[in-house]
Amino acid sequence: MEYLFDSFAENVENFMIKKDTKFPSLSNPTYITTSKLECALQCQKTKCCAASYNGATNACYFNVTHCYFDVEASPGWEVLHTILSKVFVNELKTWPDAEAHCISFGGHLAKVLKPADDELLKSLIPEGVNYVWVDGSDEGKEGNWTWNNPMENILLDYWGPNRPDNAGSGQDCMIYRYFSGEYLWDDRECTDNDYPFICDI
Ligand SMILES: [Ca+2]
Ligand SMILES: [Ca+2]
Repeated sequence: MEYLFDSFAENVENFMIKKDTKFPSLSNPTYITTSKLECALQCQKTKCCAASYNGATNACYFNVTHCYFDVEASPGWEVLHTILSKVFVNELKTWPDAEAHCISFGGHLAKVLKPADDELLKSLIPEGVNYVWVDGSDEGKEGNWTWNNPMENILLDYWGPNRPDNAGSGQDCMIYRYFSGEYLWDDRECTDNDYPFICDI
């Protein structure tokens, strides 16, 4: 599904949804949903590769077999490419509340296990957002940073300058922070501030 990441993205309420008008839109709805967001979320939950949505009728068609065809959309339909792996959630929460929110729809806060994860996560952050929670923490042992659920060593290094610095001695949760010109990791107090976050689905 890598090619999906090259298409146009729009932020629909809480979820980043891929939109590509060349994608085939189908006319036989499988679900009637209350909104475009619900259509996209239901698609996420069933791991479908894309959904077609008709705003006039709330019809939602989950396309699971034709994702590689390149044909024009049917009139009146909008095609949603949901990002199956990572979702930017534009709600402000503490790090533990953000993790609980990710768990509520079957995921966890996002991990950075390969350089492509770093690139994708940064591409999901809307312009002007300076802090975004992701999964790393050193809450178990100061200075011992790990990914959680399941616990894994952090093998990559996208820390910002002189980070982690455990400033004020209580910074145990990882966040993407906009340093001069680029997003890099910083450590931040887990519950002192509310920020948007990214989940792995
Ligand atoms: Ca710390
Ligand atoms: Ca810090």
